[in-house]
Amino acid sequence: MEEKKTIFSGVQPSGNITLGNYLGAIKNWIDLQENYNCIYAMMDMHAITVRQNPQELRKRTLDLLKIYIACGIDPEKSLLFIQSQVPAHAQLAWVLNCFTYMGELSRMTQFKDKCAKHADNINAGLFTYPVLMAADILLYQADLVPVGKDQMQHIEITRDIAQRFNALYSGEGKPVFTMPEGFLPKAGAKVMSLAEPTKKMSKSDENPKAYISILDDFNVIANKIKSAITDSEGVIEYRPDDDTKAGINNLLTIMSAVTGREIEKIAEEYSTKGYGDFKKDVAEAVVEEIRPIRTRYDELSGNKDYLMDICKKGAEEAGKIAGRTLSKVYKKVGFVM
Ligand code: ATP
Ligand code: LTN
Repeated sequence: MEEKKTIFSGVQPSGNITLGNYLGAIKNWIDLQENYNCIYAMMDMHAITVRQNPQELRKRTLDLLKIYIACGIDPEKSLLFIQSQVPAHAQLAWVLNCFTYMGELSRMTQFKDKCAKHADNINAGLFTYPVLMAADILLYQADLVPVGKDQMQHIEITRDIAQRFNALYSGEGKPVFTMPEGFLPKAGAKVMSLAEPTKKMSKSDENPKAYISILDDFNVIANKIKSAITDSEGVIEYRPDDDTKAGINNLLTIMSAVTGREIEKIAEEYSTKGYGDFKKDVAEAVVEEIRPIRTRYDELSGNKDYLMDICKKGAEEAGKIAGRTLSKVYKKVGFVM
């Protein structure tokens, strides 16, 4: 029988998980569990590239695990772990730092955005962030990496680093690293801010009206959608290349991602209706999608031992897999073993 392919992905515990994180990434991870070897981590080492409150970071990391499970990631089927509990991530990241150029890191859009946002703390970790992400992916020899569109540039640089390392060290044998590919969801690869629909929805936005947290109260979610910025044209039409329609395009995308229906069909159905009615229905659809997640999330609260146990077992298992790749790399570069 052919061996199952490997999937790797993760989210940073840097804030409340948004509808963007869910539709762009986590929702897409669920079905993959059936046919792939899935590994999903909580990326706490990436999160400290911007200042975090230690108590909050600790809490958010376990809350993120609860969210993964509540969304439908089954700890019996997928390997779940906390990034900082597997030292190989930091170890491989160091080696890969020596195979990554300043020039390529300087071109990263996320780095430029974060520099503008955190001008008082442009640290080296923020700059080498994609190298740590490359280490995450390459350690597990992942074939596919399901992420939102904003992360595709980081997948590209991961491929460039892997290719460079493979070309130098693989020789005639099997490549040291499997070449990973990004994997985008059909709808929801880039959910936009509700307050500024030409910007992506981000969990670290200082305006809470810009994003929907999947832990927001249902009436808060409905109100945020009702007050989402649209336009004054009053026509429900999907025009992805027209920025003046960014708000409506975004709501249509969200509706499509939560219902699984095609955007054009939804637009047609609402073509004679007003924005108010449409927003009400989008809010309802979003709440219905989130409701079962919330029930499961609440059930998991107070179950800290269960969660800690998953992390412990996960880190052990992940450590074994990662350790094999790290040993190969250490040998290749000439470290005494
Ligand atoms: P931060 O604001 O702290 O940078 P973020 O909200 O961008 O965080 P990440 O932890 O960086 O979230 O991303 C986790 C996953 O969610 C990634 O796969 C990313 O591509 C995806 N994602 C983030 N924002 C969106 C969005 N607005 N639409 C679709 N996918 C998204
Ligand atoms: N950078 C990602 C989070 C992340 C990740 C990864 C995603 C860190 N390492 C490895 C996929 C694979 C982000 O979403 N901001």
